[in-house]
This record gives sequence, C-alpha cells and structure tokens, in this order.
Amino acid sequence: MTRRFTLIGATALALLPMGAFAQDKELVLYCSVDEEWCRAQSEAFVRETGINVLMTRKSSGETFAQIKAEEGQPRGDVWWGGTGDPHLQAAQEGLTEEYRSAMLSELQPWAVAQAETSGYKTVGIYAGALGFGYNSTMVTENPPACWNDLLDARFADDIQVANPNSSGTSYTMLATMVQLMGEDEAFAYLAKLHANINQYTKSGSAPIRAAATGESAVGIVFMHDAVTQATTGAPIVTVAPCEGTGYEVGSMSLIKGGPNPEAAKIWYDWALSASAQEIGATAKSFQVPSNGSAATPPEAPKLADIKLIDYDFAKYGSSEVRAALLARWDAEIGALPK
Ligand code: S7P
Repeated sequence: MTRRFTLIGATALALLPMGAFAQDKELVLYCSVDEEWCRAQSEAFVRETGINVLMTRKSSGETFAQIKAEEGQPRGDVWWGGTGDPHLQAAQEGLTEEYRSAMLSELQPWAVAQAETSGYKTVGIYAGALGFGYNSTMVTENPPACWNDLLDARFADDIQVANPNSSGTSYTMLATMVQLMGEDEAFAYLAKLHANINQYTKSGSAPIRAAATGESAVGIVFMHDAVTQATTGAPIVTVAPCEGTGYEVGSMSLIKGGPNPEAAKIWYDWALSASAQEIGATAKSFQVPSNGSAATPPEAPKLADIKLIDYDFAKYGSSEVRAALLARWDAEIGALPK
C-alpha cells in the first residue's frame, strides 16, 4: 500500500533545546482535524522540539479503520484530533495505550471525563457542537432553524452531509439523531432527509465548503466548521438546531506499540498545553480548547448558548453500538437509490 505522508522536518526550522532530550527523532502523526491545522500544529512541534513529524491527514472513521488494519504492526505513534467516539472504540478494542499525562490537571472536566471513560487511553483536546450552515445567497426566505426544516422539499438535492463510516462528524449526527428521537424515528428521519441529500462526502467538513461555493445550499457539519467559512467571507449562516443537538469531545490517543513511543509522549503532553491548543485559531479552527488556561477563540460558537443533549459518549463510542449503527445506516440509508 502506498502512503502519502507530509514530512515536516526540523532541518528547515530552528531547533529549541527540548528536542535534545528526546531519543526519537521522528513522530508519525495521524491527524484528523482540518489539513491547515494539522500542518500548523506539526510545524510548531518541530520548531519547539526538533523532532520531525511525518503527518498524514484522514477523517476520524478512516483513521480508526487504518489503526485497526495496522493492529499488531502499527505504523503510527499518535492519533491527534477527530471526534471522540472512534477514539473510545479504539480504546475498547485495545488499539491505543493507557497514559496519564501530568497535564490532565490543567484540563476541563469534559476532557478528563473522556480520559476516565476510556481507562486513560484517550483524552479530550477540544469540544464543538454539531449543527448546519446554509448559503444565504441561495436560501433567502424562511431560513432553516431546526433539524426538521431540512426535510422541506425546497431543499431537494441541495443538502450535503458526510458518510458516517468515514466521517466522525457524520457519525456524531447519526448518534445525535438516535439520542434526540429514538433509533427507529432517527432512521425514519434520515431516510426522509436522503431525498434532499445530493452527496455523502468522505470528509465531515466538505459539505460546508460546498455550501460556501454555492455547490449546495446547506451543509450539515460542526458549527465551528461553518464559522470557518463565514470568517473567510463566504455567505454562510451558522445554525444551532432548535430541537437541540449533539457535540463532540475531539480527542487524542497514543497508538499501541507505535515506533516512536518517547516522541509520542512528548507530543501528547505538549498538545495538552495552553499554548499548543491556541494554535488551532491561527489555522481558522474555532473549537473550544480543553486546557482551562487556553484562550477560547472569540469566533467559537458558545456552547452555553446552544441547546446541547446529554450525549452518551460511553455508549455511542462503544464498539457494539457504533458498529451496529453504521451497519444499519449502510443497509437503510446508504443503500437507498438516488
Ligand atoms: O474540521 C475540524 C473537525 O470538524 O474535524 C474533525 C472531524 O472529525 C474530522 O473530520 P471527519 O468528520 O471527516 O472525521 C472534528 O473533530 C473537528 O472538530
């Protein structure tokens, strides 16, 4: 299998002394946030430690599948970013290592809860709420405010969302609907919504990029991903659905048996620091950071103002429930004709 790593090397960058203490000179990073943030984060780590980063960016579900496929012969050291559910599944399936970072004491309770749920095999690094965004030059009347509004026939073939097998964003939507409505009602909703879906994308944030360019009227995404488009000047309005919505605890895990365990722990501790968590906003990623001393970007949707469900991370991040919901989605939604 060919792999497309981006090498972010120390040779072109100034080295600071911290790297001198690491034996590992390289780190293989599986990154599941937006590409721009993956690069900015990797470059900062190289600058601060002198450890080269081989970074590959993939969506959350895809990264989970890759780590599972590499079980016993792991190629990666750290899985950084992406929705928490597949990180919890990886923990349950023994694909990731327990690690109690000294930095845990600096984190918000929801980030520590994620660590506790997994037996310290993953940890929260940011949070963000699910919602949708619409293009205000395409939707000029009766703007959608609720999940139910997205079923309106005027949106036929004009909504995008990702495929929940590859995308953590879309799995968060699936699990959110099940928690809001009950499982059968959620699948009935998704089957109706299918009439309005023009494409199930691989990546979770692709639908809002399509809405930003006018390729599609509505994108179902994390609200912070809609804000990113709006801040770059696209005519995107961000919506927190009126019925309530789910949220993610974006997570980080050490891959069991990875080739560079020392560098992996250096990344892990560093990535939990306030200064490392403030890099996201510089790359136009507006999640809420998990380090209590990190500045929350002013652009970040205010979680306290959003009607959030009490998302059951332990249940919807378990192997049994995630696998069953994805299988049902494939059978009842993915298989529907277009
Ligand atoms: O873009 C940032 C973000 O929304 O991407 C992550 C997401 O899981 C990766 O995309 P996929 O939906 O394609 O898996 C989120 O964790 C993060 O907030």
